[in-house]
Amino acid sequence: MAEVGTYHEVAKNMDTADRRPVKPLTFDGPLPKPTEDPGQLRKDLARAGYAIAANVFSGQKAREMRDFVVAAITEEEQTNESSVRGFYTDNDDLNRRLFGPQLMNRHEFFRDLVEHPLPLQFTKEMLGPQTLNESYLVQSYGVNMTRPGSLAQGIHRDRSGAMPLSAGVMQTRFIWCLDDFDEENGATRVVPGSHLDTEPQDWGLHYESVPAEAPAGSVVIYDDLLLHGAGANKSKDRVRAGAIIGYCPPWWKPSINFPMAMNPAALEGSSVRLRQLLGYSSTSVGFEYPWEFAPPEVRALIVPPAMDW
Ligand SMILES: O=C(O)CCC(=O)C(=O)O
Ligand SMILES: [Fe+2]
Repeated sequence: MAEVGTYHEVAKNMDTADRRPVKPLTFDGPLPKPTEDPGQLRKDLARAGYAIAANVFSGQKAREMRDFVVAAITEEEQTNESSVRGFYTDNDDLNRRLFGPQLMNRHEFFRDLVEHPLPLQFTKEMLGPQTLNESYLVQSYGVNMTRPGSLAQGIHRDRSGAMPLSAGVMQTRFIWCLDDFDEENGATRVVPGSHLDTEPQDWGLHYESVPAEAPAGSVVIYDDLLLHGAGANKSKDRVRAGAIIGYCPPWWKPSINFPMAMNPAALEGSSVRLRQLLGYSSTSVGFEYPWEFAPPEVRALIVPPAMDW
């Protein structure tokens, strides 16, 4: 993984004076388009490393949730400002972020996304079976809202640089588009075919990329082998919000400690599946050490590790 300093050094010059050598696109064939056909999604993932599932939720729901996110960000800005701005890989102070617990504690829509059949089915297929059928976990979860003028994010993989590419897919990723994603407002840029690269990503290169354009209500599917990054928002007045959820195998440490970050009341009556995904269990069947010091309302949410789905 690059030093943060190097990352920001490269990123701040990206739109204006990027003189890094260009790594041209070598991808052959048509780019994935939004589709409702699961077979086509699988083909696009295999060929291009990403796919766009169309009409997973309605455009109206997307707008409603985008407005909800904007309001939640404004609320957090008043009390907890550092939690929504200046994220590690943002290159300016225009982007805004909300983390999974900030979303799931507020609205059931953001809890429902986690256990939606689309990501669960693709995660099963892409990560494969686990030793004793333990449930996968949510590795990371956040909304990224690019705002007019915000710069592109450096092209990267959602994966530790310490993990060789030859280890294969370690995380599935799903971007729930709460706005139309287009080139102008900063649609996620992707390097099609880069999931098959054998070389680690290099901050010294400018990767040619294309925007993954997707209407609100779509879900962009990829994995941690694909090179990608949020695009620059060149629009005058259009924010672009996407809720991004990553899933990993049970033995991988999630970036958010959900049982400590969630409001237990928000999970009252929730499914076993959702709690498994959020890590309310041991990671391995046969190693269920009790959570002796957890507050009683958290202990009441504990579930067994063997996958309920
Ligand atoms: O918001 C986006 O388009 C992508 C963000 C992203 O790649 C990330 O935060 O890792
Ligand atoms: Fe990313």
